[in-house]
Amino acid sequence: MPQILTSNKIALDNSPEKFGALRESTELAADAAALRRRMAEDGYLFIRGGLDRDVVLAARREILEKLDAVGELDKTKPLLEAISSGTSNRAAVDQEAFLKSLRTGEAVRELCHRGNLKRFYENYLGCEVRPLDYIWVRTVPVGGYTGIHYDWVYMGRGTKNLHTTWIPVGDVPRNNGALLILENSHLQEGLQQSYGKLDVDRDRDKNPYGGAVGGWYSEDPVAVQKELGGRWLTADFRAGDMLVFTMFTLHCSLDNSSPENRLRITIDTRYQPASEPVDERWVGDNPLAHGKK
Ligand SMILES: O=C(O)CCC(=O)C(=O)O
Repeated sequence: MPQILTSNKIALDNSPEKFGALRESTELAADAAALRRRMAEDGYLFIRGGLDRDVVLAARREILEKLDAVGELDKTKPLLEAISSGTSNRAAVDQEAFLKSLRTGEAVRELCHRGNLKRFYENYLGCEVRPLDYIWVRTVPVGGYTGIHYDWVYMGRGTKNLHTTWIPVGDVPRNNGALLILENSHLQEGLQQSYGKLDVDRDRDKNPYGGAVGGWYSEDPVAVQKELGGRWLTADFRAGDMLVFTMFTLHCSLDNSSPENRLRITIDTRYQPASEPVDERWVGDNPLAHGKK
């Protein structure tokens, strides 16, 4: 029986015309020109084992120890399994400080701002690079998902030569809420000129595109596919894999439907050429984030 995959509880059409596997660019990883051609073609680069697995697993441990400290993990299971306790004492701690500690931990910084990932961007972009200081750490419980969006809507006040890296911090098989990319969506000029002009902070509460949360374009993967065409693409991600994509590549996630009640631990982080304008909301020790218009 093929697995029924859902996003926002909507079942994806898994016929070969509507659903497929992300194309791997692993063999191109050292060839900057080939990577750039592939990015122009696909709107994403999926590189298996591009990151140091031990560094990824150290970040996983660091994040999970923090979740465990607020009672979110089932203590009868090994820590790295990330099995949810179904409860949380987060309310008893300073939430802001807790979230900041997740995204600024030493192992998380090592993974995102040094080592393989930084070297990848220096080669791919062919210049001195800078990350956005803010790192998005996501600990997604069963039932959680992300709606369909462009990243530009959230971080579009600097260069368009900004790239997202989505990192499974541990294995993330598709039924644990893997990322989905809509094939060829980076070539949708019309969408870039309409939805792509939205700025989630400037246009707060004025998103006309029907996504319920802030800057989402939609929460219905089947309707969006009907409108724009293309297959929804995903993978069974493993620790060490990385998925790089443009600001105008439409993506969302599958629902986390882990039968083991496993939390999905992932990070998304961004790089750009150091010399190009940066979106100041995501810079510094205490980035403004979405705090202000
Ligand atoms: O991990 C997710 O569910 C969403 C991530 C995302 O939207 C991104 O990496 O830009």
